[in-house]
Amino acid sequence: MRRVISLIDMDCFYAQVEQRDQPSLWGKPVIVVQHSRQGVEGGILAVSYEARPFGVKRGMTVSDAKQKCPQITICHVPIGEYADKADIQKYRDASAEVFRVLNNFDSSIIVEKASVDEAFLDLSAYTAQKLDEMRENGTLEEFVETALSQLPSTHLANGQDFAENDHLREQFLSEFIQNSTYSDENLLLLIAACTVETIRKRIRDETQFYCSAGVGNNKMMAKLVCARHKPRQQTLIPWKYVREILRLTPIGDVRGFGGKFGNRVQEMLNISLMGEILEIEWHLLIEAFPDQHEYLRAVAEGLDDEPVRPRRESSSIAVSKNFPGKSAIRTTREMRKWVEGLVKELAKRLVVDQVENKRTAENLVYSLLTEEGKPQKTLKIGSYLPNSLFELIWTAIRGLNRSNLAGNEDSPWTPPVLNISLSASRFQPGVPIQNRVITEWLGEKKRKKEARMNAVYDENDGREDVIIEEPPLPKPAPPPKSTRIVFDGSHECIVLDSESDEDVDPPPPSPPHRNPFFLNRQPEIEYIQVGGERISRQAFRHLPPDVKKQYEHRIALEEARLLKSKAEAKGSIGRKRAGSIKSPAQQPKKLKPLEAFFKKKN
Ligand code: DCP
Ligand code: CA
Ligand code: CA
Repeated sequence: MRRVISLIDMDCFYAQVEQRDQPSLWGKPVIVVQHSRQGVEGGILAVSYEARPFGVKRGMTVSDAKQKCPQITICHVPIGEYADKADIQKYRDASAEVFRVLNNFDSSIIVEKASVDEAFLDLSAYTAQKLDEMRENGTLEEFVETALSQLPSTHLANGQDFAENDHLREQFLSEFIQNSTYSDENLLLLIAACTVETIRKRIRDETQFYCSAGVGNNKMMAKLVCARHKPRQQTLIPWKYVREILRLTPIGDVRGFGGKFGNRVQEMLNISLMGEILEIEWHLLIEAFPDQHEYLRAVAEGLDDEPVRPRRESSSIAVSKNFPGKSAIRTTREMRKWVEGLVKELAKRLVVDQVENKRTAENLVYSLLTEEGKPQKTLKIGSYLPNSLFELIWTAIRGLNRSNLAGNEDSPWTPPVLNISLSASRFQPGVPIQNRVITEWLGEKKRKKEARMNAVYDENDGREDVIIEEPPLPKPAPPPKSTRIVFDGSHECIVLDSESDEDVDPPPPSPPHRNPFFLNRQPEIEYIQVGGERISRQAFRHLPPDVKKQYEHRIALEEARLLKSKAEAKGSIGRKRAGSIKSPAQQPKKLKPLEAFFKKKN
């Protein structure tokens, strides 16, 4: 049985992210532009569909775009906080929202993240199960009869589907639906098309973003036909029409043929359409592509057995910065500044990744590009703390400065450095004890479920700035199952128990307009602590709002108790007020389930 695969691709993705940020931009021509460097305007990365009829395209200069469409709104990719680099975090976050919808739709659908705005879905098991169910409960006939109404934005790729004519669209679809009664393979595709309409609607409802999709029997065809009707539409390619579609498909449009290889195929065979490969004599094809002739024929026939892989997070997290020409780094001071900036950026992304993916990088590879070579080395990461990471790297690269005067901050750096790259890799599952605080919060019980949800997250997915600070003193012993305040000599620290998250009522919502953790009054709480581990105030502030909420209530209680005990020590608080504060035993213990962590941000 052929598989049932879909490719979902967001429409003008970065542009939609900007339109959602500034709703007045919906329906208007918008471009998203790479940040400018040294006064030179960056290139266009995304173009809203409203700008496309004016001829505005990606890669064009901003001034050309303005000329073509004077009323266009230009949005800039923000610049990074620590290094002078584009910060695409907001698009990554938006992407993560979309992937949460995809991941939560149904556990029998395999989701593979193909890029920031694109996912392959394997719907084979899901559709087979739906078909069985409909047969069992006698609803198949009704489904077929009403299928057309469930496909408001679906086109049938049959080679004649280019005229944007809704009457024709419906006619082609109706014919397909009628005939599918006799073919399980088509019924499965039909169920998939209806399901993908529902998934797209859910993405729209939960994120406000529009997307398009392709549905077919493999990745190649799903991807190919996704681009056929865009935006806000989807295209179904039944096996029967695959040859016909490929016959007229430019070679460069097929997945894997857009680059050098595709160009070589066209040049060597002197052809431009996919279908033409099938017209070339075997021996000529073998001669031109001795290792790839079988693959080429298979593609031309529409065959592709590449599985949809539940892709986990990417295998490395890297930061890098170029210093071309005159901007090359020439002093120790500059070198130090840039390494520090990049380390902070890297540390930030590593911690976010650690929280999201429960994994920790072992290796850090640095490389410095100079005119004399590219020294690089693998170092063992001992900690994600920015200071430790910086020391690790600085100790290793300091010696690469060949200046005779090397030694102090003001000394020159030779040879000048043209690029610094830092890449963390070799991820191991788990989180070391000193960083476990956040993951503990999520609860062991929900971890497995979350592993599936994480399946398509990559390092792109994350939240800003979760920085765990080094505790100022050795760790105290893990607390008992209660909430209490510890005093480590320099900081007051709220201690929350992390092991009590089962089978008890959820905490009541925290009082409105009250965020006691950040109240500007004494005592100043510097850390909160879970299971013997601490998280700084700063890190707490950056936790997702719904996770934070779970703690604010308990922190409020603790803070009140602390205030009370201090006041009592001074003899200034009455019994009546003290009575309103619950004892630890009365406090609700359950933490909100893990799903809350992944819920769409409000
Ligand atoms: N992108 C980028 N640099 C590129 C290509 C893309 O930064 N060279 C970013 C901006 C895009 C996003 O990735 O919005 C997704 O890329 P797509 O190729 O899917 O293009 P769009 O989503 O912008 O438009 P379309 O509706 O045609 O898919
Ligand atoms: Ca896209
Ligand atoms: Ca894309």
